[in-house]
Amino acid sequence: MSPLFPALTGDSPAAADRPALTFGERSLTYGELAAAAGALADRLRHADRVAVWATPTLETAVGTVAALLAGVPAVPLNPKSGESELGHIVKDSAPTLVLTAPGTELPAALSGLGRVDIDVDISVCIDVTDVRETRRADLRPPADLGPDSPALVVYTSGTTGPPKGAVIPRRAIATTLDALADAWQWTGDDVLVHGLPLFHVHGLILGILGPLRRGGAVRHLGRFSAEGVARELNDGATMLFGVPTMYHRIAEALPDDPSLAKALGRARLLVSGSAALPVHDHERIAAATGRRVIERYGMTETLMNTSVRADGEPRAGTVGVPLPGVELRLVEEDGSPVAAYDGESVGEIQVRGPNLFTEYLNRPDATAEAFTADGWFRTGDMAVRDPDGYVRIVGRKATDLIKSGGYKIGAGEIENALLEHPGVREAAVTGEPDADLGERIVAWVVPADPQSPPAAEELADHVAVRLAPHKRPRTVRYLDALPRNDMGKIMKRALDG
Ligand code: MCA
Ligand code: AMP
Repeated sequence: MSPLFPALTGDSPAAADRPALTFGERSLTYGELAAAAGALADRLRHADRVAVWATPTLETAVGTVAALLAGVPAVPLNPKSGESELGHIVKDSAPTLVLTAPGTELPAALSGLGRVDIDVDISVCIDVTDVRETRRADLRPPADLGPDSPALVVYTSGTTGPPKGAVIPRRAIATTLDALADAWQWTGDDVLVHGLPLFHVHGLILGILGPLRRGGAVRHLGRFSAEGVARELNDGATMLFGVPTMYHRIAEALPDDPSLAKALGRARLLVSGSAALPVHDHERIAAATGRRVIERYGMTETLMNTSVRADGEPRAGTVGVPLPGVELRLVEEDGSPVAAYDGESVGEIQVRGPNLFTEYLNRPDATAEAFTADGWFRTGDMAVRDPDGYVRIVGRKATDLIKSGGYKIGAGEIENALLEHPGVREAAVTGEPDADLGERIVAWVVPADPQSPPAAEELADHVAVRLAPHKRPRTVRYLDALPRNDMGKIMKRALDG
């Protein structure tokens, strides 16, 4: 298969001194990235699978690129994962090495792995054009890699149980990024800015690998802020990627910050994804900046499915049209296709195409359940289509999946964590609308001792330490008993704040 990063392997003209990656004060040109990632790739070639301690740093980007150059599947780890989540992911994915920035203190769950410190300061800058012939072989992945070879294993929550590892093949990364380039007219001249985490598809694949595949640049903010976005857009960045919470925070800041409005007005493309961007935020941003945010729709398992095109109509509340190569249909409960694209008939979105993952690691049962007999992936997202093909997402099949700040969180994993607290007898978790986070995690708790229920903060910490801080309940409500039906099943719809 052709290389994932032509600008790095000398397969397309990219000057070695062009900027590739910037994180705060630290940057790498294409030549420096080729040297650092090439040297690291040489050390990884015999590994079966590697973990990457995915802090928002240059090291994470270099480590991931090196693994891809070496053809070794990489598992990005959330550096804020709690003990039980991290323990599960490490056991399930069984990496032999962990790649990390020098000086990082790693948790005990990783102590059994070989540690590789990522050196981004290789002093030799490789001129990818001049030394094309000599370096090319070193930077090219092994010849036996095929399009279906695994590139990344990204963990994603389900309704119940611990997160599943979605195995993402090389062809999915290549085709999704090329389809986005077509939809967004994304080129090597673009400079992307974002502050997304690097252990999910959005921040890592779209936000780091995307610019590198185009031969363009990315500037990562380390941590999202509206000021950081304004600074970079004023300093030549052309595109912004964010989750709706980030655009909401921008919309909130706009009335008091004319320079932010001016900066956004300069952007070529503002893109939102990972959850629905409320129409109110769309309109506030458009009114203040003259720019319309466009939405794209994707999933860990499918990478990107649809987008509003840069040359299309940016209709608020829609996620646009299927990307090139993606087949998309809406189906009824019984699996039959929805009769009409009339903007009203609701069905589940199913997709098929080269953008799809291959399997959930070690979970043939879950993999089989996720696909129809003829290879359509069941997304669980409910949508309607306008007569001209635009897709509008209207909800989700499972009420036990919560999208908070753009993170997908399963109610079941939080309930299990809460039940491990000695002060909790019963627990149910729901999502409630939240202007900032989209949905906020609410825990409904029956205390073991009604006289002294555990404090909300204690329960939030308990979940944060076991799973991850973004999975902690933001609200805790105490009940004498959970509402149950005749079968004893908790009736979540009766839990209403
Ligand atoms: C708070 N913190 C705690 C606790 N409480 N830490 C430990 N224990 C506690 N009890 C810490 C947090 O770790 C965090 O630290 C800080 O306090 C604030 O936490 P939080 O309130 O959760 O964060 P936030 O500021 O509200 O974050 C908003 C955010 C974030 C920046 C928008 O939600 C975010 O980055 N979302 C992006 C999600 C994403 O990329 N999803 C893509 C997956 P610190 O401040 O140090 O961080 S979806 C996907 O990939 C598909 C394919 C798609 O379509 O895109
Ligand atoms: P994840 O499993 O974390 O990759 O999240 C994927 C889910 O995020 C999808 O199944 C959708 O429910 C949701 N999602 C992603 N992009 C959008 C969008 N633009 N609008 C609405 N929901 C979205």
